[in-house]
Amino acid sequence: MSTAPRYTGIRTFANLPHLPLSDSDRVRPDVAVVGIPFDTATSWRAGARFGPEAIRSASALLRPWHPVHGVDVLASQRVLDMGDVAITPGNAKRSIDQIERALAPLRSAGVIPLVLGGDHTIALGELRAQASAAGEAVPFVLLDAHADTWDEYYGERLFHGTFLRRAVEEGILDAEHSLVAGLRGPLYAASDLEQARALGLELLTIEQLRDCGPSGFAQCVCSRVGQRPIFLGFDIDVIDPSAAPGTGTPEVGGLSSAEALALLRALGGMRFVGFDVVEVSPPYDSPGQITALLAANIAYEMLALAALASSAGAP
Ligand SMILES: [Mn+2]
Repeated sequence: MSTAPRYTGIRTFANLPHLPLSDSDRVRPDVAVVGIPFDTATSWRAGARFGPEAIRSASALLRPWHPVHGVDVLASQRVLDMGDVAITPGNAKRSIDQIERALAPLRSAGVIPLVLGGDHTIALGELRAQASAAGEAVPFVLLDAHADTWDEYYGERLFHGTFLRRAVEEGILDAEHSLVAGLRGPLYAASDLEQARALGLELLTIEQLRDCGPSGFAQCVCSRVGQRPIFLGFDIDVIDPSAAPGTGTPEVGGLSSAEALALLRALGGMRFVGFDVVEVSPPYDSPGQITALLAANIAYEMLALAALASSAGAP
């Protein structure tokens, strides 16, 4: 039992101990929760700079025992909240460099980063860190309403709707073993998705995802990535705006919170090298902060996946 209510104390993710990123050379947890409060590469609503803060606040309610997986998410592995990456508002290029420099040493030391965003542009820095530690392009499994494979936005090549194309171009994302699921909403043209497929990505629309269900999704992921360890991304806009209104580019007809939990739980037993939850924009959240609450629980499901992998003896 705890000695004080969970709403006491200084907010870290799930009341975890805090260790600054600057100390990462001497302490190496299994999983490091890291905030990346960057949001100036959004195309519609900004505000995700306050995502990490809101997710941490909502996460105070989380309890350590995961009854579905039957695992103590916090005691079965060493998890620390390592604070936020120092980013540069208004400068996506420099921020992506800062993210790579902050995360690459963690990854090289075998630490699994669990990133709280931040707009989706930050994933380019995460993928660079993953690829530099792995020495090769990494498989990426992404739940997102958008493929994020546009080429540019009013001439800007680094923004939250282009990061996936940039990652393929840079050779840091293994498109042949990657999957984006949950796609929906109006597009600029039919070519939007054709161009994403032309990069080598497998795409699942929200209708296909619903048709195959959690076990079908897990089979899809398995056959796509094989035995390779996975970087798992979660854009909160894959959730319906009724359950997650606080996000940068909402699309109606998305997943319910229960559907999202079931999809993530179906990946239990697979190996992971990184996780993120992005695009939580607290200024657009509803009273009660339901988007941040759901994001905190998505991050908790990711911690549970890491715990399952480590208890199975995966490296
Ligand atoms: Mn996205």
